[in-house]
Amino acid sequence: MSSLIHRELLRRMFLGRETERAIIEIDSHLHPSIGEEAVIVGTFSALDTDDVAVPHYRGALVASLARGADVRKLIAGVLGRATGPTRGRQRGDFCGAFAPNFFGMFSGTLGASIGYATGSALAAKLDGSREVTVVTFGDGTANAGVLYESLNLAAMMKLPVVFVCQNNQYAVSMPAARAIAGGDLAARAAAFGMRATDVDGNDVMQVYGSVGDAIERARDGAGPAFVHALTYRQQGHFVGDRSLYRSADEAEIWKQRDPIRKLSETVVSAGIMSDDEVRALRDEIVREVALAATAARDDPMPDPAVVIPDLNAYAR
Ligand SMILES: Cc1ncc(C[n+]2csc(CCOP(=O)(O)OP(=O)(O)O)c2C)c(N)n1
Repeated sequence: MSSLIHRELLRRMFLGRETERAIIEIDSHLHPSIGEEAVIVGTFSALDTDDVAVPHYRGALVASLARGADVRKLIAGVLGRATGPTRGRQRGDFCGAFAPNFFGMFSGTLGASIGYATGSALAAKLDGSREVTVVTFGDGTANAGVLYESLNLAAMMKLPVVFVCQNNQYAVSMPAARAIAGGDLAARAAAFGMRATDVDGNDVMQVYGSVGDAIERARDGAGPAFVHALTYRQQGHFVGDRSLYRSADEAEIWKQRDPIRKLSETVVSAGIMSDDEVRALRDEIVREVALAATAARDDPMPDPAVVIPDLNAYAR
């Protein structure tokens, strides 16, 4: 794979991580995806521009950035500023559409997005277009009934959709090991007759290759595929969650397997980038994000009369 791809994937992972860090410093309302960037960036970088992205709520900001969202506008949106994509009508990380061909989390009901993605693939098939839809979801969401209805429909109708499980090993405080009967999500998908693979979810090149392969097969009419990517949520379920349900040792082991660290080591040992170039790339992103975050923080809040045009009706 070209060295430009390694560099670009590293840049996107730095950008995602630094953006989440900058948001946390201003406003703690975030479900951080720190540690899960290889799944998110690897998956959503494998799509063509016309393909449809349907990300899991955790990591939706990182996915938006990978799809070309403007970082200042994205942060302004999370902070509910008038300069955000919805001009302040929505705030938080349950984002709206920050990027083209992108489904935000339009419902708080986990699993709903899997239905949207399957519908999007059905529409592409009926329209005879070559668009593929890719959806990510967590291990907890993988127990939702809608996933199995979607796998069935997609397999029966050979829909161009790729299902990617972003398994960060916890659903709030519930370990996946105690929640998934049989313990093998890829085997569940394979039972529907589709190609199902397990990948190292902390290895962005592996995710990018595997999802990219599934996308091209789906585009050529081979039908849906399922990718199970094992990763780890390095921070709490939300900012401020003390993670008392897991050990510090476990968290430390997974920090050592950090996906950004992993790719940084790969590019240096393969002679694609030097240590100094990796540091310079990170520093450049840190500066870019800091400027964007300061600008977004200082942007105005929306005029209440614009957000709620009939404000007076509520006041009565
Ligand atoms: C249908 C449904 N059930 C429960 C919830 C409450 N809830 C919000 S986040 C969450 C954890 C989801 O776990 P997972 O799918 O593994 O994603 P993660 O938060 O680990 O990224 C739960 C149970 C919800 N939003 N929707």
